[in-house]
Amino acid sequence: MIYNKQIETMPRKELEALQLERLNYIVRYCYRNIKLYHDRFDAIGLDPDKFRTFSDLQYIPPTTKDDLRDNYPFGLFAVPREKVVRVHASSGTTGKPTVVGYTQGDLDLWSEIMARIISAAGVGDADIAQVCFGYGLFTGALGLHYGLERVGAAVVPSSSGNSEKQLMLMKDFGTTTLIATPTYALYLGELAHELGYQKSDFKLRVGLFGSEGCTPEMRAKIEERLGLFATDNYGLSELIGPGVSGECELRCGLHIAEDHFLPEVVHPDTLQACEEGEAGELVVTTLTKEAMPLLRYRTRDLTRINKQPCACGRTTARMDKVMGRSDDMLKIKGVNVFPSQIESVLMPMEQVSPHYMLYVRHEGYTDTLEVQVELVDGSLLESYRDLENLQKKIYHKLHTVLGIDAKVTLVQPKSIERFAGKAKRIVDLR
Ligand code: DLL
Repeated sequence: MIYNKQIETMPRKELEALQLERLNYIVRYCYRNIKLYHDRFDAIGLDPDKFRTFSDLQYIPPTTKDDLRDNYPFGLFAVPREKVVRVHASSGTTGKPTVVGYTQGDLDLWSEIMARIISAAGVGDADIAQVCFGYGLFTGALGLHYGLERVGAAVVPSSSGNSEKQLMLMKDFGTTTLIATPTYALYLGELAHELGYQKSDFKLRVGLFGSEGCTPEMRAKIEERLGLFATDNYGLSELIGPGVSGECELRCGLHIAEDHFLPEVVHPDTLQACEEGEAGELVVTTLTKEAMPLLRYRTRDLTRINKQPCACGRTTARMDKVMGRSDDMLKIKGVNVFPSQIESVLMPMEQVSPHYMLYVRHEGYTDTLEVQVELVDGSLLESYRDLENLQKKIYHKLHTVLGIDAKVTLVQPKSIERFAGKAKRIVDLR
């Protein structure tokens, strides 16, 4: 279902005219209301009133996560405190969290774009949706929550964790729609099996998964285990939370809410614009946010954009599933390695489970990568020959895909940590 036909199927020329009008407005708004932009524009002699075209964007220096940290907590708010009705924050691995504020208008816009993604996945008022994201400062739960209410679904705000209870509710309530990270969905599927549930005990139909990447191979496993159809949705707290983009039922790219977010794709090192369709870092300008608009925010996420209309009828640009983050990319012996490449090797292998960890070390003069993966059948550990054969098989596949040697360690079933939110699979010990 297309939630907002007028916008989502608007001819591109009209959409681009709307974007340009909003861009002109937001550039001036940011200059007048946010000190960071005011100072930055003045320092390089950029007159916002001379800003006219999309190509003028290149003169605006990108905004980064550090800018948010340096202005912690509320230094980037463009409105008086009285107009801010909600605050969220992302934890981040180091230092202070990054904070984002919302006006009532921002919350309405957020519900609207979430409703679009939820409808695009085929979810509506007949559905019961269990939100297994952690409720709190994290944007995932409340973002989906309000969007689900907007389309009329019955929301079960079960939050993350307490997995046995999640499954009980899922069965008793007849939950049709699961909202979670792919990692947690995978775990719920595994636990359901262990606890003796059958797929037919559940009425699950659709999964809306996001907040972290998931290879098509991993998605297939989750769909198989839970008996549902899964779509991917993307966003980040700095920009709003979930809602920036999401797949339709055709699953050929994530439709960007382009009337509110203007995407660019740039080379991460030079910040030069990529050719259309070329992969690079996604940089986004919020076109309509009131409390905390951002100009050219560097997401660090790597993707590609396709502006061809989709067979579903939507004309909004589609981004590829995120390939990885420019700052999560592992450089091992000078070679770029994305965890998703490793995942796509491991997932189709029947003897190993979908749970793995990556350890990167500096040993002697060189970097090493160890891939730890769980066996499905622990008795294999007793047969040296079988174990070695499997290890060799994985080693060769990884070598073909990555171009480097990786040490493969096969471990007992259930010995690798399970995650209720985003998985943390990389341990860089260098
Ligand atoms: O994860 C917002 C969100 C919540 C999106 C729920 C979708 C569903 P942050 O915690 O700020 O916000 O993390 C943002 O997570 O820059 C990406 O690296 C990653 N990410 C988010 N969605 C996806 C996805 C939320 N669908 C960071 N695929 C982003 C891959 C994703 N990575």
